[in-house]
Amino acid sequence: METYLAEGSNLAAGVDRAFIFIFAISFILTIAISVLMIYILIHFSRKKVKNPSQFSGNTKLEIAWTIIPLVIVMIMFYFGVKGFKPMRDVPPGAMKVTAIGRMWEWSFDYGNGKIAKQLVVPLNRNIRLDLFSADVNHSLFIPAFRVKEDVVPGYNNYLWFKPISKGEFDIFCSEYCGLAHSGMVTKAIVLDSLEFNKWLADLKVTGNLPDHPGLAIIKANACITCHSLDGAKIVGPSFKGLYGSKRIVVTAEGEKEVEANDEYIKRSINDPNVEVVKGFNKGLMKSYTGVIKPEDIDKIVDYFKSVIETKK
Ligand SMILES: [Cu+2]
Repeated sequence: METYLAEGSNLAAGVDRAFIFIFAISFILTIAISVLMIYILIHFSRKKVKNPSQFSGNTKLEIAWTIIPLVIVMIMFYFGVKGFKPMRDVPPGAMKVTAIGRMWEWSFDYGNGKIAKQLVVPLNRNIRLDLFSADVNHSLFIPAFRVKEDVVPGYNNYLWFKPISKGEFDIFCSEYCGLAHSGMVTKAIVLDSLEFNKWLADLKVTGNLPDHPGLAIIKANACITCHSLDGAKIVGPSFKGLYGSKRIVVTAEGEKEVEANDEYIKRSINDPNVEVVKGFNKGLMKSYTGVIKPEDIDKIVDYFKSVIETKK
């Protein structure tokens, strides 16, 4: 809890000032109105006032209840603008990081193919995050920094902040984006600048590496339209964790358990309807014999093996 309340960035004080002011006014009004209401209910009840008098119009009162709220909301507006304006003005020379939202994870691109799953930033440096969505609407929310901006496909949104305390702070997605939305969390980690430079230098280049040749063939044949890479169930079984896994298949003779080895994968590409994984429909996939060359099928098998090996 403390990490949310921590003043993690230069923008926190301005946001808190506006929030606390609006909260305090709301709190005072709630109490005052409730007390007045209860007082009137008791004091002017039928038991106490037998013959109520009728009156209308009170210029002084009407001016007062127009002017006072106007002043209050103008002060709210002032604190709101004072807190919000600096959030949209990025200081020149800010360090640029691209934040990418996709169902259901965040990643942070530091350029030159260096992509991290956590937002690591140097202390006391202005950071500009360009917000990019690979699929649906998301929203990047870092409570400790008091920043939250929508991440919308096709729209170049941004935010910036200067982290002013070291530590780890939660990052959330605050725009409902589907099944695993609540799991779309990561951390912002603030290091001092020497630690940060070392971290960035050690960060492996992953972003612009070409796909494994097998994966390139899988993509070129649009296999992933029906078979997900991330475990999601689409039309056919997911490719995640495929190689070496055990599965129940339905054949003309009944059900049996098979291991997803080289032979199984080749059979599934060439004769997809002979053994259909239980829970999926027969007849939705055609044979790829003659569509994908045998040597390319070998590369696909290599790819499935390589994914399992890197996980070990
Ligand atoms: Cu999301």
